[in-house]
Amino acid sequence: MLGSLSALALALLPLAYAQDIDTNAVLSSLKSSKVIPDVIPANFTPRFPIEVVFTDKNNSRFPVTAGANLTIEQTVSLPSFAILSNLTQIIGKPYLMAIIDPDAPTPAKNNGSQTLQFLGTDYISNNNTNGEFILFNQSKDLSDYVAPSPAASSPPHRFVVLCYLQNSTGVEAPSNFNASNSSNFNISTFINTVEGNNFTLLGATFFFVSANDTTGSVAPNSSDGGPVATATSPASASGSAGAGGNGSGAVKLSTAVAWSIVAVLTATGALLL
Ligand SMILES: *[C@@H]1O[C@H](CO)[C@@H](O)[C@H](O)[C@H]1NC(C)=O
Ligand SMILES: *[C@@H]1O[C@H](CO)[C@@H](O)[C@H](O)[C@H]1NC(C)=O
Ligand SMILES: *[C@@H]1O[C@H](CO)[C@@H](O)[C@H](O)[C@H]1NC(C)=O
Ligand SMILES: *[C@@H]1O[C@H](CO)[C@@H](O)[C@H](O)[C@H]1NC(C)=O
Ligand SMILES: *[C@@H]1O[C@H](CO)[C@@H](O)[C@H](O)[C@H]1NC(C)=O
Ligand SMILES: *[C@@H]1O[C@H](CO)[C@@H](O)[C@H](O)[C@H]1NC(C)=O
Ligand SMILES: *[C@@H]1O[C@H](CO)[C@@H](O)[C@H](O)[C@H]1NC(C)=O
Ligand SMILES: *[C@@H]1O[C@H](CO)[C@@H](O)[C@H](O)[C@H]1NC(C)=O
Ligand SMILES: *[C@@H]1O[C@H](CO)[C@@H](O)[C@H](O)[C@H]1NC(C)=O
Ligand SMILES: *[C@@H]1O[C@H](CO)[C@@H](O)[C@H](O)[C@H]1NC(C)=O
Ligand SMILES: *[C@@H]1O[C@H](CO)[C@@H](O)[C@H](O)[C@H]1NC(C)=O
Ligand SMILES: CC(=O)N[C@H]1CO[C@H](CO)[C@@H](O)[C@@H]1O
Repeated sequence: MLGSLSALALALLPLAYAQDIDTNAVLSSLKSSKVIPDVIPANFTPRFPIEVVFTDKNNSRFPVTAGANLTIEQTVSLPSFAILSNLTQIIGKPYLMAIIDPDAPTPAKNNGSQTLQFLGTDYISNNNTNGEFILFNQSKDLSDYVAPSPAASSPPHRFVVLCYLQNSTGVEAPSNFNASNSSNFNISTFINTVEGNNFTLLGATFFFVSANDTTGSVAPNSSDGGPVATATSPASASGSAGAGGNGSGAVKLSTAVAWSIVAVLTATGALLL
């Protein structure tokens, strides 16, 4: 079924750049890279793809597909976040967004991990455009974005983006939370020690950053407009950049594709909010 969905996506959309639309492909990428279980519990099932788009100093936009390579320059600023779905249950719900590095200072010797790169709460979308819910923070972020900066002597680090549904707005960090101390963080422990709120992990993705990689695997997209949901096949989503989609030609997730994603989610009973 997911195979026919991506075939449909391919048939309908001129390809702009890779964007994850297949939660099964994301899941297998999370597993093969060991993000599951290093960061995410083994029983995790993504309920929807999350869209993470970085904008560099030149205003070029770099959408993350699971396992993409990004550079230090591409990731200097906090990315935008969106949920790809058209389910009305998502509207107005608050989400906690986190980015963590389980590979600090190096993947083989990660005694500084997890490193907290970003923690923001009350990310809400009240509107969507053809299945793309752009998330806006309604509260002050719990910790500022710390841009990836793996040492030149280190192999690539994984950076994991997590999207948790909150059961209500307003997240009070535990008293021992120190936003200035990004080392030796543990997102699971954090989630479990917040009082008065509870969290359900619904979406996740990850990317690699290496100090020695100055090009990455993602082709830049044009800088117009807000985050743009585009689709491509899972095959190229896990590979390198989209189909030569440099600059113009970004395409909104079409209504038909949005509906087919809804159909898949509904058919699998995957979204039980
Ligand atoms: C911005 O573009 C210039 C010229 O193409 C390039 O040299 C520079 O590396 C780019 N900077 C970033 C942050 O991509
Ligand atoms: C990790 O261990 C090294 C020594 O092996 C030490 O220099 C470094 O400070 C440790 N880092 C953290 C964050 O504990
Ligand atoms: C969606 O809502 C946000 C924040 O409320 C707003 O900035 C944005 O323009 C809205 N987008 C659309 C397409 O209405
Ligand atoms: C949302 O995050 C941005 C960037 O971190 C911050 O400047 C802004 O104050 C936050 N919004 C609110 C409502 O706190
Ligand atoms: C990255 O480049 C530096 C300097 O050229 C080199 O010392 C280091 O071994 C390289 N790291 C990796 C992981 O290739
Ligand atoms: C928070 O962490 C920073 C960096 O490790 C440290 O300098 C500071 O003393 C810590 N603050 C508290 C209250 O522990
Ligand atoms: C940061 O916080 C963690 C978890 O509370 C703690 O293990 C670690 O020692 C702290 N690091 C610093 C530098 O304070
Ligand atoms: C984080 O804490 C959980 C339990 O809350 C534990 O299972 C996991 O091993 C910890 N991860 C790290 C990297 O310490
Ligand atoms: C959210 O979950 C927490 C922890 O389970 C609970 O204390 C709180 O009452 C819940 N809030 C709402 C609005 O249901
Ligand atoms: C989380 O919050 C929801 C909604 O308030 C509630 O139904 C559920 O029991 C809570 N779960 C836990 C583990 O506290
Ligand atoms: C990312 O870079 C690694 C080398 O660090 C390479 O093996 C891998 O194929 C690259 N991934 C993509 C999607 O290009
Ligand atoms: C497929 C579908 O229902 N798409 C809708 C998603 O939501 C936007 C905004 O509410 C509508 O314009 C689309 O028609």
